[in-house]
Amino acid sequence: MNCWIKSMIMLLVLASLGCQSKDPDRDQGGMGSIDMAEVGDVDLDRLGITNAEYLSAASKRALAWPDIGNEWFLEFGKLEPLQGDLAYEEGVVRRDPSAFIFENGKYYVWYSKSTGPTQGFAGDIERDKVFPWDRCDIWYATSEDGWTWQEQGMAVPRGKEGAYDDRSVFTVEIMQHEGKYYLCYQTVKSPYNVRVKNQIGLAWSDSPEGPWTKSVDPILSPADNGVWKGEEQNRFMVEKKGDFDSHKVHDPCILPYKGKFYLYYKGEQMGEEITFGGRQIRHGVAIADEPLGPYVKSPYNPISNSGHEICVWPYQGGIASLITTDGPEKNTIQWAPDGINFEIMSVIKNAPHAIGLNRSADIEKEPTQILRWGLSHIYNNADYQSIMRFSSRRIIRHTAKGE
Ligand code: AAL
Repeated sequence: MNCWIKSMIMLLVLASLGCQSKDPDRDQGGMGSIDMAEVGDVDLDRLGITNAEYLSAASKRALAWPDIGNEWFLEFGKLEPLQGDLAYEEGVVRRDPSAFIFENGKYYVWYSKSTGPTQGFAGDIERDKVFPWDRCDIWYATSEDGWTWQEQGMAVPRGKEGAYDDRSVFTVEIMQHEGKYYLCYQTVKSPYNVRVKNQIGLAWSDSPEGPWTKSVDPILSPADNGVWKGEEQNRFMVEKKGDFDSHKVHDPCILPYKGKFYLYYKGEQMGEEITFGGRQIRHGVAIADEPLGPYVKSPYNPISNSGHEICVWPYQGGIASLITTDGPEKNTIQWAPDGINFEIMSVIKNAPHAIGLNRSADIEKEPTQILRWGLSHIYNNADYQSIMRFSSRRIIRHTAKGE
């Protein structure tokens, strides 16, 4: 890509970070096309603009800002360790916590669990563990206070040899709907090489304690329109990259929405590149009439140009999404009135990874109420991860000592 195109893309990204307006007339012209007849003295005063005849590019963007206010902004605190069975345990991987639900007087959470160190791809992949999330099963734990957790056992095991999920089941999410419980999760079939496609499976139960019935087939698969180059196990060599999710569909999360079921997921693309200082990661959505599917990918996919693990919640008739880690719009909270067309609502820093949301929060109280506390994970070292607790607070004042 030549330099000019790159700078134009950067400009557009910066414009979108500052220019999403609820007023469509302002959006159409983009940056630099402010209709000065519409700009009043109050706007100029609020933004502290010295001379309306000499607007810098930054002042033009400021004038185009939407009137979102402060309520989407927050600050995350330090991660804190959990107690009981979910405290860090040497030799054990517990990671990628699901959202947690409150039932029978306690919280329930599900997560990926495996044991032993990671060898990676250099050795014998038939014998080794290639990632910390390889050779995982899905386990669950309960807690009365969200701090001290009791591990209750395995919820969903890997499949039998030859099944689509025979190598690992991991990165799970929970959906509670009309008295039933649904776990959706990533699946890998052996052999786990760098070109292996990852799919999404589903299990359901009448109780959060199981037993769980697993879908016979995956409920979502990668797009089938990428073409690898050569036979070598190299995921960067492609004839054609294909859709944003041509390699892996990951981090599934199903939300009941508008009488349907929206399965949000992260896509990984064959021939992934490093762009905007991170990986080429985008989100998609697939929609079904019934919780068990069939899930049909939206023609609007991808619905994000950035992000990593899916972290979505309903708010004011739309869907909010925390976008972290990768892409030009990382570290933002976005909101889509229709669950598909997301706009940036706030910019944040230090977002926890792989968030497990508190589904019992009062989600309509404030746009970020669901982020007041929840679960995340950390790398205690390269081999082992443990689940942690995060918290956040809204930024509502900035005062000097004694002010
Ligand atoms: C996570 C998620 C998926 C990946 C791995 C485990 O952060 O994006 O779950 O497969 O890393």
